[in-house]
Amino acid sequence: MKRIGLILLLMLLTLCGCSRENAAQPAETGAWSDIVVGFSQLGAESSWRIANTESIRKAAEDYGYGLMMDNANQKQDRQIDAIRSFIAYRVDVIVFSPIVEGGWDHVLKEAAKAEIPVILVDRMIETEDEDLYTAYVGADFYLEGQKAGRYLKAKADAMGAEHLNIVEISGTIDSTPMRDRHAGFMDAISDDPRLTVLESVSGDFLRSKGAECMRQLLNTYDSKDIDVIYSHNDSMTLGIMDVLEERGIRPGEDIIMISVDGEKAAVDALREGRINCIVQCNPHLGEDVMKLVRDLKAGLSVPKISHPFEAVFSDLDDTKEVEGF
Ligand code: GYE
Repeated sequence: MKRIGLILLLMLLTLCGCSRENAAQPAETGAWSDIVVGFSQLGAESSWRIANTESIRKAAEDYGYGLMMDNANQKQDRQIDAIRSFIAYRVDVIVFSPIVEGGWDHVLKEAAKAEIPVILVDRMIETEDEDLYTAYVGADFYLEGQKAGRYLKAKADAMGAEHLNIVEISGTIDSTPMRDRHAGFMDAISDDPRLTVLESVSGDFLRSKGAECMRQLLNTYDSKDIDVIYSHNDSMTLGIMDVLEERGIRPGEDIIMISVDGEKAAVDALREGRINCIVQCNPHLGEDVMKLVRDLKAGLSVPKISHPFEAVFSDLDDTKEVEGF
């Protein structure tokens, strides 16, 4: 019965523009699974996001779960609509990556009423009721910010620097990685009088906006007054580097470049000395998410918060073995 429902669902989804990603048959066992996961991805703004989407798609396929996936194109309203349609289709588990932290309680109460468990992936929400989500799988962004700050102190020591001026290019305003990468960084450097943040601007995690921010900063400051750029993701860092190099400023030499993520192009730039430090952020969260789905459906209790392992790659260490995604 549920299978007939699934076929109808697939037809409906095709009509409404959502996509049902696989036919619920795991490659290795050939066994059918009735479990359907509804996944609302927030967008496709960076290589991190694209790797993350692929990781979730692949893990659902490996587990033999049907996947209804919707890409919200950076719009919270569209994520809310997607979650509502997952509820209407009575998926088994809702997974979503919240673009910003606030504004979810209403729709999550609807999911709770329909008794559909919700797993947050990648980003966190701000809520008055922590029971509105069953589990969270994603990075410890505060720790990532701290790692960036600790690297900078070590780098200042290694250079014998007396004073360093920093500009911060942050991610999407009010998103968890933006808030916590900022807070962790500020806390880590707050006891170091050598380090001053001149300005913090948002580049929305986009390469184009990272470049735009850099152009504007260079209208305000003489490039010689900027010693460090702390950028919240590699996509923005690569855009920033384009602008610097166009103006004959050498990223990694004239300005210390600190980035977050670990995509291939950034790792190459790290090896070339054009980026000084990358705080790794792991996009491969699919396996952990699908394990939670399996355990939830088996009636097992699951951990509320899971963080993946993440490293720091920098010019203070050997980067030969580092692999980007
Ligand atoms: O660092 C960035 C992406 O939420 C961890 O979002 C994610 C961030 C990631 O756009 O590249």
